[in-house]
Amino acid sequence: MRKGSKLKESVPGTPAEITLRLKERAHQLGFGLVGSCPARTPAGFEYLKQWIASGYSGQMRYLQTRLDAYAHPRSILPGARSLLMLGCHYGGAGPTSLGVGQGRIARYAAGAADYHDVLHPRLRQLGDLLKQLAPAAKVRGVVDTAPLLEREFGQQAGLGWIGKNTMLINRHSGSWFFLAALITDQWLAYDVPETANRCGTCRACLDACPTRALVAPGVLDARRCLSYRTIELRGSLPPAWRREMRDWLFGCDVCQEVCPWNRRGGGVEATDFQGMPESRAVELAPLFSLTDEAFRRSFRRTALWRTKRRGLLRNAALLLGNQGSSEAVEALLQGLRDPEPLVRAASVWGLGRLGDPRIRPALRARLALEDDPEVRLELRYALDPATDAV
Ligand code: B12
Ligand code: SF4
Ligand code: SF4
Repeated sequence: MRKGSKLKESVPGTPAEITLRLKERAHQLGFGLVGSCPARTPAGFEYLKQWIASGYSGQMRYLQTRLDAYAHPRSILPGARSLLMLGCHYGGAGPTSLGVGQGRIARYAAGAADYHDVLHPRLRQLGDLLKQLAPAAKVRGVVDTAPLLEREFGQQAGLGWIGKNTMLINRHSGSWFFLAALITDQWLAYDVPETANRCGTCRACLDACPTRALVAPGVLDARRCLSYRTIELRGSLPPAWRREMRDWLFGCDVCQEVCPWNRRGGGVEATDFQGMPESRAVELAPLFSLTDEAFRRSFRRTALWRTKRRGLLRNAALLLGNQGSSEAVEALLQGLRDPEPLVRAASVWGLGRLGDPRIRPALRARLALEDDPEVRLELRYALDPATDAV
């Protein structure tokens, strides 16, 4: 909301008054960025179609199957007229230094709570306020999962511009924030869209991306992105991708860490998302001792739950292999006996990259027992890399 806004002189019950009250409440609820825009077909709808047709969305079928719904927010709320776009900062502490045996998680995933669980109740409170102000109002709050190009609507609502790294960036507080939207059939007083693109000649994000996933300014090939590979991609990762993960266990922040607009550190932090640098370095070996139930207890309420136990352990085994430390042998031998074939397969690969006399006998013993075809292929390759099994 802009200082000295004329909204302050607004009349009760008018769109200006309703918008003002919603914005005030949103700020109290911890949304550092708030703006509104009309519900209309986003300019990026055509771009989204091309992006998917180019194969850039990989296996994220939820984008493809709901493509038509992105045409207009009324697919989410019939009669939609307006959106209140909200940004919630999650902290911009500096990069965490990692030790051997640790993996890195993206900043948005640090902390004790999954952001969806934190933001939805706040959206409900905003929705309740809107219904008090306009009792006939229809309203729906969304975070992340609805067919809505949140960044483009954020830009339309004046929250920031879409950078060459595809993030929505605010000129005062950078890009370390979540987006959420309150969609309604009411008229609101709209903000001025952010039309300037403040990236200028900078291309730090394109140059720093470890996998060259930013194939052109503002164009992301998600299949190459570590965030996609470590979180969204289920199943095995091709061998070349395993090495490219470096130490990212869950998500990736590189294209934001290098962005000059994030130097100031991330604006106002909501208490639920205080940067917790120490929790972003995760000890990998203990993960292999977690049963399904223990994993659920530890991670059910966090963002890391999205990969489920098998996805996180897959990533952990690959990272331990990349780190090449013999201290990881015990954990990976445990992974070799895991009930999940995905974890066994990744553990085989990890063990194949470590030099320790216990490994070959253990791999041979496992091959004699193993009945999963993919794990058998990994085992044969690890025992004899001359085969073209994997
Ligand atoms: C699918 C998805 C992903 C995918 C694909 C990301 C991508 N860039 O498309 C993957 C898994 C890779 C991913 C990764 C991350 N994500 Co994500 N993701 C989403 C999700 C669910 C949908 C995005 C989508 O529809 N992508 C398709 C592309 C085509 O659309 P778009 O990027 O939103 O919008 C583009 C068009 O409008 C386009 N456009 C319009 N017209 C034109 C014309 C031309 C010529 C061009 C070039 C572009 C263009 O500009 C936008 C940017 O490319 C959104 C939530 C949502 N519903 O929007 C979160 C969301 C975008 N993700 C978010 C976050 C935080 C991340 C990560 C930082 C997490 C992490 N640390 O690992 C990374 C960042 C990686 C990156 N550089 O984008 C936040 C971003 C907040 C912000 N400040 O921008 C969102 C909004 C979630 C949320 N509710 O907070 N994500
Ligand atoms: S999140 Fe990481 S891998 Fe994905 S585009 Fe950004 S720097 Fe590249
Ligand atoms: S790193 Fe540079 S080019 Fe990339 S988003 Fe930030 S300002 Fe734009």
